[in-house]
Amino acid sequence: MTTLAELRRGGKPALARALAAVEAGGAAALLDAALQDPRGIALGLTGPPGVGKSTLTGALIPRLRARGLSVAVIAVDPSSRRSGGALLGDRTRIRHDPEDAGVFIRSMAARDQLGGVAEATYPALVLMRATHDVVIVETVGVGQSETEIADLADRVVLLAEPGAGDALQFMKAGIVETPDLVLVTKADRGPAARATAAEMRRALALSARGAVPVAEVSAATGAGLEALDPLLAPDPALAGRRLVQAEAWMRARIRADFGRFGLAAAGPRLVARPGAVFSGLASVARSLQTLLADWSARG
Ligand SMILES: Nc1nc2c(ncn2[C@@H]2O[C@H](COP(=O)(O)OP(=O)(O)O)[C@@H](O)[C@H]2O)c(=O)[nH]1
Ligand SMILES: [Mg+2]
Repeated sequence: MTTLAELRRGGKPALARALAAVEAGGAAALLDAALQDPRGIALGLTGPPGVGKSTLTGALIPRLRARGLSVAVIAVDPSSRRSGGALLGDRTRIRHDPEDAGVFIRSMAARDQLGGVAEATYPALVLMRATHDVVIVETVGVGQSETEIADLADRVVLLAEPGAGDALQFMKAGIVETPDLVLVTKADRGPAARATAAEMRRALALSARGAVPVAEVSAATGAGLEALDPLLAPDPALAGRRLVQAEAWMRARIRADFGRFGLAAAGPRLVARPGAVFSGLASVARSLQTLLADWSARG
């Protein structure tokens, strides 16, 4: 059983082993320690396929490394459950130096997850946030994943493509309510980025979240990337947000495995206590399992 100190000392191989243990449903004590002692900020990047999420991630990595920050990336593979194929060959799209000990990149398939993006991503994010200064989670903006990412990440960045008319789509889907920052990508391609940024500002002004900043960026030239800097600053308010997310996670897991009945039966035990989120969840799940076994034994 690995401790958090061992995980931090052990580099990429230790993190890979811990992630495997987590994916097998274990390592609750390690996850609790990691959740309680975050080292960095988890940044969610979301937006439609092709908007430039992976390219932006690839441009951010050297910028963060130059400041001495370590970076972990979770690229949620957008393969649809129906087709089963990987869209755009996303796995290979993030440019980085594989020899760099300060960069860790992990792809995860969304398609096998009953609970959506969150099921495998959240515990992985918790581990990586305890070992790296910046965790970037790239999720494709289809269905509800834009709002799901807000349940996992510390900060959410919504990417919009110049001239794609995304503003109206985002408004309709309620997506403009979730981001901390909107970035219009590919600003090097000409004036369309400026027009789209203006359109996004108008859309955001109508939403409940009027103060969301909008910036234009080019991952190709690096222009505008500094717009992300404020999101990476430490913020004491994140502790409260993380505990709320942890509790939402506990409830989502119990609901996925035991349904509404399980939620009701668990009752007040589904409270996120600092230091006992993942172990608390495991213990609630065990007692629900016992309850179900008792009932079926009685016929
Ligand atoms: N000109 C230009 N093209 C870009 C930029 N960022 C991404 N692209 C291109 O847009 C396409 C999709 O980018 P990708 O990062 O894979 O998008 P994702 O699906 O959101 O991850 C690729 O062909 C990129 O080369 C940019 O800043 N400028
Ligand atoms: Mg991508």
